[in-house]
Amino acid sequence: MASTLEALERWVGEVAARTRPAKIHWCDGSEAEYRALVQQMLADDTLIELNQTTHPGCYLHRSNPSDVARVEHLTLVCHPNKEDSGPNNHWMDPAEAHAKMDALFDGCMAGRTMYVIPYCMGPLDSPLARCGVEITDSPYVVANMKIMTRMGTAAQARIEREGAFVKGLHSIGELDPERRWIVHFPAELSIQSYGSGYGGNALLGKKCHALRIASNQARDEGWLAEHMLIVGIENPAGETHYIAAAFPSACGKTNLSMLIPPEGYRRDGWKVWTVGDDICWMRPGADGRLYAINPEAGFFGVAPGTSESSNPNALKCIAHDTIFTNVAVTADNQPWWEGLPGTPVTDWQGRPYDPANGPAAHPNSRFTVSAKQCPSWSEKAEDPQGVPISAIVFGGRRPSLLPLVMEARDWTHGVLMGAAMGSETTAAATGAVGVLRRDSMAMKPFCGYHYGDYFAHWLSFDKPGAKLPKVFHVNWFRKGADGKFLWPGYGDNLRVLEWMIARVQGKAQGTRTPIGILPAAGELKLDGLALDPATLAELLALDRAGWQAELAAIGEYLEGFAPRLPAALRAERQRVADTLDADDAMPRKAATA
Ligand code: GTP
Ligand code: SPV
Ligand code: MN
Repeated sequence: MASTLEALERWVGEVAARTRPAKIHWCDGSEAEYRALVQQMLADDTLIELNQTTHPGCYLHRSNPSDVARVEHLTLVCHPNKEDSGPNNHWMDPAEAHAKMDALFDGCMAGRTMYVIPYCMGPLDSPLARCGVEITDSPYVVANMKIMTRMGTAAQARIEREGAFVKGLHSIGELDPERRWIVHFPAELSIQSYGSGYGGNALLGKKCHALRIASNQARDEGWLAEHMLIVGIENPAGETHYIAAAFPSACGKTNLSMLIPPEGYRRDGWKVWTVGDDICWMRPGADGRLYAINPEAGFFGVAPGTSESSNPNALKCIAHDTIFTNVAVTADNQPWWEGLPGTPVTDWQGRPYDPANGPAAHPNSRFTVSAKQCPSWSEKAEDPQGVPISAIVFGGRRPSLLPLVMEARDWTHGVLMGAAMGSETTAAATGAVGVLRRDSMAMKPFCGYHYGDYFAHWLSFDKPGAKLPKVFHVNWFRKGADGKFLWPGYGDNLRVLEWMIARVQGKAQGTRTPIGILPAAGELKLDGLALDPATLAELLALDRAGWQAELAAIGEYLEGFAPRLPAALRAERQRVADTLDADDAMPRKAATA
């Protein structure tokens, strides 16, 4: 049998024969290689040097203005059988997709260097980690992959040992939106991406591999690949509970994963440890609990809104050795975005800043930085066995109806809460912003197979011997009549996490309601917070008619996945709807201060 190295070399040879690069470079992942790439990109203006006194090792990349976010309408999941991709994905026959992509890749790297990037998603010695190889003609992608993954010689050694790897082929092509496709072939463990150099479209280890392809492997092998942050909450007794939370793109994962406890909590000895900010792979351990790793090694975080008051940890991370994409710059060449003090002089497109052109930084401008630079980085993030998960949290941007927090009564109810998730759209993907859409488990753009099968896979974890986490739903984004957020959010979200942990430990009673368990009066610690009782009541109020309409909408949405919608999920929605209809005594106000 041919060795893995031979298989890898053969594939690289085939790709080179099609794309016809001037040169081939096998990445070793060294610092010297990174520095050389940066020098080359500075020379050809792919990177712009930022103020090296205030921001040593920091550079700015301006992407093509037509290439600033994920393109969901151009992203395909090509299972051999169309049904397997589900209504949640765009599909094309794999043979047709291959023909289309082969034509695009034909000769596309002429005159360019082709980089071969072996990478590992997860700690190099973790049984939960998986490897891939990305071939790209973009040095910007190589530099980002160096920060975001364990990339180079060590990953290649694991691939040679292990045999299997995901094949990713990427070219920026002409950066023409008319010639742009992000295509997945789950049955072949391969990804082909053409015509974009941006984030999730181009850094193939991230959404393409670690979610769309990995979700398929996870289903076959009994684990979960999720769009979740992982955070450790250490209480004053020194016990740490790990929480995994799924929020849609640009809905607060990075922020929650790095939160700074409110002052009183800090004084009492609470600490927060960041394990991951975007992707979580988890599977049952020998003790029946779910154990999670962060497959990434860095953060590709949203820049706008990141400030000393919202996310000081992120701000400290990105003070040095960071690649910024599509931010603005100040007169003294510091990176700038909306939410920072100071004034921009040049906008994200390199034009003199003019408010008439919109925000100075693109709303989806981002920073790429090694996780090791995060002050709250957890040493457990390198643990090959992962961290045990005490609670799973779902949430989205819901200006009304959804309470600040509610707990599912059991796993099946929790899966319903995840499946029913909705959120207003953001700038992380092209298209309209601020439109409510269902985004089950925050995986609408990332689940690599039929959502009906995915819900069934989630339900399947509830089996004898399983010690499953409790499931919660949160909403940091409730707005009052004045259009302002009712809940302060950010660091104060720890108050809600503390209640969850109290529930996990059996230390809080909660109030049972038809939609879930809410904090009982006095259970949410609000000391030091200027939140008036009426606002708290509104955040935890249950609008019965509103929920009846919501459950009808959820039912309609779920039936879109029939005939693969699990009967147990349909029945669970019906149970909640019936309880709601029957419960005349339902409290209007679940809790007051
Ligand atoms: P992706 O990287 O796209 O997957 O996003 P993410 O979920 O990591 O989002 P991130 O944490 O970067 O948050 C993006 C936006 O949400 C920023 O504008 C934040 O200011 C805002 N945000 C985060 N947490 C809160 C919160 O608790 N309350 C409010 N009101 N806004 C928040
Ligand atoms: C997201 O959009 O959810 C991101 C950024 O985390 S990207 O890598 O572009 O997918
Ligand atoms: Mn994301």
